[in-house]
Amino acid sequence: MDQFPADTALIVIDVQVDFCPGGALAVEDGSAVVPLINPLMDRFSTVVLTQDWHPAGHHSFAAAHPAKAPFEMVEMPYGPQVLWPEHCVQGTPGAAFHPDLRTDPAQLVIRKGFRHRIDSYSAFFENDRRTVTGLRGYLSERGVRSLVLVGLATDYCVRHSAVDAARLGFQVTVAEDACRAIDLGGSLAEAHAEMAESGVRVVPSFAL
Ligand code: VGL
Ligand code: ZN
Repeated sequence: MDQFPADTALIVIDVQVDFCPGGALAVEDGSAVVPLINPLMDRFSTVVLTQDWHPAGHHSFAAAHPAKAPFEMVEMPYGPQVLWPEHCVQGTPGAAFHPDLRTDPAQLVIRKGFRHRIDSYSAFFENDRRTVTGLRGYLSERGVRSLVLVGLATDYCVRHSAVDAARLGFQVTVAEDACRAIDLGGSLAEAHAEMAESGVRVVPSFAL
């Protein structure tokens, strides 16, 4: 398979035990992305993994809000926020990468969602839309201009990473079959609409 140019990076979003079948916030068929992502890594000179990495009792967890259930909405100081089941708690088995995901080719792991009161879907900005993760600086210092995004979940962390990256001026492609969605209240359709509007290219991985 063809090698991508050196200015193109692969960003693997949140392929973690808790987002796969049997996990605390399982995405349907989530582990199906692993055999597609693993061989892709060899075609990029820059590979970055992201890891959802919450402290216990994180404010995005329904359990931190009396009388709230998972998947209900709440108003945070930065806007509306979905409440999730406890997931990807720092150092727990659920926060680990999927056991079959290759991690050796990755040069950087960006952890996100580690601030108690702010969730972070995007690999670039936390949900307050202001707090940065540092990924933009890393990529631009390495001369990266173009990104291929894969992973979990299409309609949350992949979507927000893709849209932010496009806004920051990166050329962005999402390999759709190497992603799986949560699809909560139309979130997948919304994600597709927003990605299209932002100029994110969505393609099957064979067409990469
Ligand atoms: C994610 C919900 C909560 C994701 C992370 O990786 O898409 N979704 N935390
Ligand atoms: Zn999370």
